[in-house]
Amino acid sequence: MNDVTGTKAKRLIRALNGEATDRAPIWLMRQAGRYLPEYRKVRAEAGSFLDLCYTPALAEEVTLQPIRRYGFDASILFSDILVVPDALGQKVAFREGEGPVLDPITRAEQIDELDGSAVVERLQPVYETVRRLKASLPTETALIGFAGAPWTVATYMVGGRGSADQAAAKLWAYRAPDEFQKLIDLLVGATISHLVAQVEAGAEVIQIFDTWAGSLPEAQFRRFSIEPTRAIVKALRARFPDLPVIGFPRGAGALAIDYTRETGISGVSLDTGVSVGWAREALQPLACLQGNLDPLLLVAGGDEMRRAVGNILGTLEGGPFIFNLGHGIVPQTPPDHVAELVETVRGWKG
Ligand code: 1CP
Repeated sequence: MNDVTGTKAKRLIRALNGEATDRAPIWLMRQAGRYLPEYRKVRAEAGSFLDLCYTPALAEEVTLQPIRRYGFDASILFSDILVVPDALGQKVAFREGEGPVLDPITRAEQIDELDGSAVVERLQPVYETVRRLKASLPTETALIGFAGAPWTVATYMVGGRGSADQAAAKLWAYRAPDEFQKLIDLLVGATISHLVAQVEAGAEVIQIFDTWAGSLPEAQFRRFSIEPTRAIVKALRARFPDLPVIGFPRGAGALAIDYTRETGISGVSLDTGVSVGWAREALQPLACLQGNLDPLLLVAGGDEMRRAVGNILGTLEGGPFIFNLGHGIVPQTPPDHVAELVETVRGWKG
């Protein structure tokens, strides 16, 4: 990593290295996005969502928008977890109001047709965005790169879209686990290449989003969530021994303990359903915690939101902790409530 002293001094990095910081660093999942009028403007100019992701000047601009407004402690690269299937050669489109749509992979032969070797070359515009951000971000702001975990990305590749139950991918994993494993293995390799390229371009922290981890029963959770994530973290650390990695095993419940221990992540992002008292006892001795305000409490704002923030901070800020939501910001969030949240977190005195 370039600029190691600068990187290590950042509050978010210190928390991920196990320090209880003077105040909790804060950033929010989906902090760039449709709730911001300035995002909607650039998004409309870009044409398609993927054009926005693949045009470095525009992706840089929308990444910086929430930093300018709120001065978050971290900035997350503007991209999407589905650029990986796109770069593997699976057709991906984002339809207005409908979300991502992919030509679903339903047969083993289609897995063989995907080209893992071209990912880094095809995603050059994403790494160019990272390089630009590294140069334009305020020195105190940490730069987070990311990817989807293989299981979560596979649910979209196999299902062809977002779904409430991830049934298509689960059925493949149950009926023909060794076939499904080939897709997971391909994604492990592609994800490692994609994340290594982001770190080489200047990302200082990596977050791995396993949004649908909670839909897997224990045995499959171990095989398709923990194991691939462990392999990715191991490969990253072989290249970058000090790299902080945050995992987001959404919905994992008590399996978050084994997930945290076995993957070797430095931080674990808690979803809204996790009890913070439990997390303090069970998880904070193992890793830095991040989370977990309900995104809808941010929509509601006011006293109820402030009480919830106080409860989270009062429980978790004694150990290494990063304030965040339990899932991404939703589009109907009033931008003023985000300002109110940042003030509440920064002004909080236990
Ligand atoms: O038209 C638009 O503007 C599309 C909205 C949008 C945005 C702003 C999508 C489509 N992706 C993104 C950006 C994005 N996605 C970021 C970077 C910005 C930031 O965080 O500030 C990140 C980290 C993601 C990650 C992502 N994409 C996840 C994992 C995190 C999570 O929210 O669970 C997932 C599951 C996706 C897939 C995806 N991309 C977009 C949508 C609407 C979805 C969800 C589809 C679904 O299952 O309904």
